[in-house]
Amino acid sequence: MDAGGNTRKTWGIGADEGDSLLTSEREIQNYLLCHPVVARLLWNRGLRSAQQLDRFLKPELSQLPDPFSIIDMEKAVSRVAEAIVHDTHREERIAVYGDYDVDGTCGSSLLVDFFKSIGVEVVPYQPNRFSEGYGVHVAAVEKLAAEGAKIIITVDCGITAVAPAKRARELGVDLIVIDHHKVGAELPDALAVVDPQRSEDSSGLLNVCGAGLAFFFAAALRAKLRELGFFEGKQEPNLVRLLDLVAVATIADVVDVRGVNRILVTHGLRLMARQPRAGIKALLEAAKIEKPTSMHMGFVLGPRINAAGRLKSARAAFDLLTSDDLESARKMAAELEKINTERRATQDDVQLQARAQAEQQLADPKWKELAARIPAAQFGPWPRALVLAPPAGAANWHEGVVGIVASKIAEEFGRPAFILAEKEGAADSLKGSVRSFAKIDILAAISAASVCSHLTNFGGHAHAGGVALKREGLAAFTEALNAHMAVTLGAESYHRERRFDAEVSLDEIDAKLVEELEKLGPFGHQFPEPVLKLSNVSCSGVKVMKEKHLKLRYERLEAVWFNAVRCERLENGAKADVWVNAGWNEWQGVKRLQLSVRHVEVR
Ligand SMILES: [Mn+2]
Repeated sequence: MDAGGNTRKTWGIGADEGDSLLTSEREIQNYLLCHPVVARLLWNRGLRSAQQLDRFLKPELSQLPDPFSIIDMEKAVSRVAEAIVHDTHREERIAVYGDYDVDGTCGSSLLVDFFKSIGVEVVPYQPNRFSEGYGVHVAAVEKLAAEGAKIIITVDCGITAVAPAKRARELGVDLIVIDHHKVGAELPDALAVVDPQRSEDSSGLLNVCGAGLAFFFAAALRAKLRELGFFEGKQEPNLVRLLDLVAVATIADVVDVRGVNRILVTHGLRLMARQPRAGIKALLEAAKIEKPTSMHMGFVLGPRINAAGRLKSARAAFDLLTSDDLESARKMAAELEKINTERRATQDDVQLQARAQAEQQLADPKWKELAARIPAAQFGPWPRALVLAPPAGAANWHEGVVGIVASKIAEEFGRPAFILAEKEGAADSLKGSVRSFAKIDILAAISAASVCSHLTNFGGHAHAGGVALKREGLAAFTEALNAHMAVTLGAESYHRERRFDAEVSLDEIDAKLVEELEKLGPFGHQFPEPVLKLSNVSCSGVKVMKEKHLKLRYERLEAVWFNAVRCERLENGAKADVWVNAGWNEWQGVKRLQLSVRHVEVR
C-alpha cells in the first residue's frame, strides 16, 4: 500500500450522511490546524470529514452503542439480574467460564470483578490448557453443576459448545454464551448466545473482543439491576474502572482498534496511566514501564499474562488480575517477569542457531545444481524457502517458540522459513511452523511437495502453517518444495509492499510532528503506528549495540534499528530509502527525538 493508495473504505470508520467532507489534505490541515504530515496521514487513512475527525480525535464513552443492541443481551442479563435481585445466587450459584488466553482471562476477570463490586460472589473457571484445551467442555459443565452452579456464563468461548450446552440443559443449568468467534454449523442450545457474529445480530459490533463483550454485558446488567431498583440506597458500581482489562484484551487479541474499540482502548489506557488495578500495576512495574501505550499491551502485558496461563496453575493470571493486594500481585508479577525472560532467552537461542543454519544454506552449492536440473525454473532467490531444524543428536529447539522464530527468520532472510523441532520422545519425527509473506502461498507449495515426500501432516493458510514429517524425509521434502516453488514463483512474488503514511524529508521531522503523531494513537491492528519514509538518505556513525541492535545518525537525528542483524550493507554514507517510526528516547530525564528504523532498502 503506498501513501496514496489508501481509500476511505480501508481506513476510515466511514463518513455518515450529512458529514461535511474535507476534500484535500490542505482542508484537513486548516480544519485541525495540524502539522501538514499529520494531515497527509489522516487523509491517506481515509479520515475525510469534519465529524469523522472529531470522533476520531476525541473518542468519548458516550459514543458507545447501547449494549442491549447486541443479540440475546436482554435475555442474558434478565436471567442473571433475577438471580441477584431475588438473592438466589448464594444457593443457585453463578459460574464464569473464561478461556485461558489473554482475552478470555481478562474477560472473566472483568466479570468476576464486576460481580464482586455489586456484592455477588461467583465461581470462576478456566479450562486447563494442557489437560482440557480450548473451549467449553462437558466434564467442566458437569463439575460446575455438581458444585451448585445454576448459571454458567462463558467468555471468549462457547459459540461452538453444542454438546456442553445440551448437557447443561439436562442438568438444569442455564448457559449464557458471551463470545466473539464465528458461528459454527450449529448454534449451541443455550439460554442466551451473545455473539455479534450471529447473522441475526444488528449491533454491528463485529470487532469487539471477548473481554469487550463482557464489558457490554456488565453495562447491560447494571442497567437492568438499576431498573429493578437493586441500587436504591446503594452506590452503583463504576464501569470505567474495568476498561484496563478491555484495553489489554483488545490489543492482545489483535482485533481492529478503530471505531468502538478505539473508544474502549483510549479510556482503558487513561485508566491505566491514572489508577491501574493491582495486577496490572505490578506487571507494569516489573517490566519498568512508566507510560503504558497500546504497544505495551501487545508486547509486554499480553505475553506475560499468557505466560501465566502456561504455569502449573491455570488460575495464576486470573488471580493476578483480580487481586486487590499489591504486595502479592508484585510477587506474582516478578515470577511472570522471570518466566518471560527465560522464554525470551530460549527464543533468542533458537533464532541464533536457525540464523547460522540459514546462512549455511544460502551458501550451499547444491542449489545451483538443483537449479540446473529444472529448466522451467524462474528467476528468483535460491533457496526459495528455508527449511531449518536442529541437527540430529544436537539439543532440540523449543516447540513453544518455533512460530515466532519462523516469522523472524522469514522477515530477515526475505523468504518463507520453516522452523522445525523434534517431537518429544520421538527424535526421528519433526514438527514445526512455517511463515510466509507477499504473494507466496506456502500452503500450496507444501501441498504440491507433499506428493513426493515424507510429510505426515500439514495445514494452515497462505502465510502461516504447520508441518510434521520424519527426519529421513527432510532432504527430499526440502528439495521437492524448492523445485516446485522455483517453477511457480519468480522474484516478483517475493516483493513486499512496504506501507508508509507519508514521505518526508529529515527537516520535516521535529518535536511538533512527533507530539502530534503520538496523539493519533492508540495504534494496533488496522490502525498501525505511523510510518514515515525517508528517501535517498545516508547515515553516519553506525554503531552496534549489544551485538544485535544498531545505532545510526541521520544528520541531526538519532536512529536505532532493533535486531538489525543482516545490515552489513548499511555502511556509513550509503544511500538508502528508510522506513521509520518517529518517537522519543527518554533517558535520565532527558527527552530526545529518536527514529526507530523499520526497514531499509539500500539504493
Ligand atoms: Mn478472543
